[in-house]
Amino acid sequence: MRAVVVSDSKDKLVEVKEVELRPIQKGEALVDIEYCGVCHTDLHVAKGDFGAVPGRIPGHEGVGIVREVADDVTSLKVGDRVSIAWFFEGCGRCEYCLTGRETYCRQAKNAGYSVDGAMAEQCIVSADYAVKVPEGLDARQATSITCAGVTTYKAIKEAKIEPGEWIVIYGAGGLGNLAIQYAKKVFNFKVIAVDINDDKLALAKETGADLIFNSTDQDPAEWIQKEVGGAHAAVVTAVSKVAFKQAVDSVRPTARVVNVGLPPETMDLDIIKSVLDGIQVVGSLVGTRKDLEEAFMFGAEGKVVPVVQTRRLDEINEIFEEMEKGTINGRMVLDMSLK
Ligand code: 8ID
Ligand code: ZN
Repeated sequence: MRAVVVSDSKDKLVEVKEVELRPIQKGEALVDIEYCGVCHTDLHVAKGDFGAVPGRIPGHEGVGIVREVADDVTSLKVGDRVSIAWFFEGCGRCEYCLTGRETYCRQAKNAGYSVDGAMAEQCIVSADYAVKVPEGLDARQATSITCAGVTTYKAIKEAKIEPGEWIVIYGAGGLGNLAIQYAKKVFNFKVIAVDINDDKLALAKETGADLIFNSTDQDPAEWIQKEVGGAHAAVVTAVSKVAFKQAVDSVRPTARVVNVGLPPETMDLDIIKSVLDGIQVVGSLVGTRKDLEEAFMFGAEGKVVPVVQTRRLDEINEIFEEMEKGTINGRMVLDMSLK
């Protein structure tokens, strides 16, 4: 089968190659991939930001149809449409798995990073962990919910604020656009979008942001404090440390700042401000299978509509370049049927 593979050469990040898949084992299913979204995390993986993984097949916004299941599998059947998410599998027994925090399982496997992912014609999944895509949800749009959607849906829950309150979303890219939609259309918050790119801000406005701000040359925190008296919470999806500092400065006392973006840098946190204002900074990692089920449902109901564009598998290096330059609006989705 054809697959994207992380390259071991310095000249390009990934290559498209013929790869042989092993037979499925107990508890597993084989999926014919229809589409796979390209997340900025795939770019981090390809660049080795979390450690080098040459030979790995990336991709954790996968959607496809089950072709084969192992004898012992009862949770999936041939023909089901399933998703392949970053949270590929947990141990099922530890304190995190047993208390609704399974993505933090110390034995967790991650699709497209510690096991082969969905940027390929086929992918092997752990059947009990491959969440089904509901009827009525477009398969291309479902890819975005599989990571960008569930991650921001969960991060917004972690913000712990009330309807009508202000949330600021830093970064209005693949994740940010869905964060804006969930915040506005599902949670009924008032939404501020901050980005360094006017096209992304225009899309943010179209898809639900009440206020937008380009932070290229101006301080968003000062403006947010003046405009709304500080946000009640912030979710940071930007891939830049400066945005994390700005988020802390944008919120009102006792607010939560939810870190989602993964720039390989450290964050500047003013200790005195954090204490005097009681600011909480928390990290949030994708979402559980239950979170994904919920996030899919809002997509199937048409409340949240991912903005996607399909591309060929062999365009992956170009897509990564566009992502690095910041020229992608919404999400690029690899369509395995395009040759
Ligand atoms: O579970 C998680 N926490 C999780 C899940 C999925 C993705 C985390 N992520 C991480 C990715 O690895 C990546 O680091 O979230 C980050 C954003 O992923 P993405 O939305 O897929 O990336 P994108 O589409 O390239 O969007 C990034 C946006 O940030 C803006 C860009 O203009 C773009 O719209 N941005 C940047 I770069 N610097 C900014 C700044 N200083 C900024 N926006 C505001 N201020
Ligand atoms: Zn992702």
